[in-house]
Amino acid sequence: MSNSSIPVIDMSPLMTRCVEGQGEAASETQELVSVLSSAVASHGIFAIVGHGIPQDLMTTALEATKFALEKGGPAEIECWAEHEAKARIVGSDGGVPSFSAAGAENVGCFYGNANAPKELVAKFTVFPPHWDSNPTLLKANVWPITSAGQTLRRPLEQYFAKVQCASDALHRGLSECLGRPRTFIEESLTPHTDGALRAMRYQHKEEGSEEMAPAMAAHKDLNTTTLLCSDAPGLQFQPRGSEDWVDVIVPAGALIVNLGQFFEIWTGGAWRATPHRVIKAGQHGRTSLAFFSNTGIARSSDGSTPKDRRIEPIGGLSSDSDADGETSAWSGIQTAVVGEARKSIAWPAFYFERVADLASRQQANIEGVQAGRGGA
Ligand SMILES: O=C(O)CCC(=O)C(=O)O
Repeated sequence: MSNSSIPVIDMSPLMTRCVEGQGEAASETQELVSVLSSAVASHGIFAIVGHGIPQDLMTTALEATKFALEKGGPAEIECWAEHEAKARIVGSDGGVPSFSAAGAENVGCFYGNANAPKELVAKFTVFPPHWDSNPTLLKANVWPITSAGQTLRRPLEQYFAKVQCASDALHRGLSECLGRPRTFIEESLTPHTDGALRAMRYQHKEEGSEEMAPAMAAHKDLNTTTLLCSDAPGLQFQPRGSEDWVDVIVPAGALIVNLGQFFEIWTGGAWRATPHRVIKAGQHGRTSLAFFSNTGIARSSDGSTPKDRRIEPIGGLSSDSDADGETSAWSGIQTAVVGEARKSIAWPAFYFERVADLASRQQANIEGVQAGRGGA
């Protein structure tokens, strides 16, 4: 399609398991796997259509997010951050909060830039809705008990169900691209097959503001895939082997897919996680829904540690055989220790390690601000 800066792939042959009574057509699926293989081995970012999420649900979920998280909107007026802090005293695992106010998180700071500019993005994280009715789990969603909270809840829960299904289908296709059986990703990560959804509202640029700093700093995601839907442009990616930033342009209704670092590990760097960032939102702000596959990590209320799965290179694909035939040394994925990289990780132990590291950087950043040293 011409109105796109990245490949656009029709997922419908893989979505049939989500539609009762339909089987997959082998020839169409083969063709899809071949198109997908080219997309993942080049820049690691592509768009999907035929993903099974109705356009009106995408629009409603985006609008509900914009309304709830807008500057001066219900989340601020109803003090969702305080509500969240109180709810977390009981039954919290100390991990990612449900609500995070604009400026509270700073991706630039997380990734080592102590003076990274403030990121004015309010975020509401939805954990797998089935956690809420499971008393054996430590964590449940903290939905504000206000009309705005409930107005946000319904479309985000509906969107979660659909996007989890699209993510599962995509994983079946990507397993085949890796030269493995269709269940490879699911079986490699079970029981950590749920994702987490972050609904985000980027504040609009103040009139006269010339600031060029990104609204969200450059980073790679620590998971399999991230499925993104937004109401305005702003996302940029760095093509393989380039320092340039390219605007992501996709047709209406398409979801953007970023490959995460698990694929770097599985392929020894032959596929790479997409470096991406978000530039400052224009006068109307920006809303996005980011579904991070495999990061909804359930923790049991008995305090036991979640079972670890090892993510490690699989044979057959390596950095010596990337898409362009180029040899690129892959040093592994970075850890909390500067200069240290790992070529395999235990999941979710590595996730908890990173969350703890990010929390301590965030704290240091807050203390820096309080001491008048700048930062977020
Ligand atoms: O809002 C977007 O489009 C991207 C969000 C993102 O990269 C993230 O939350 O990690």
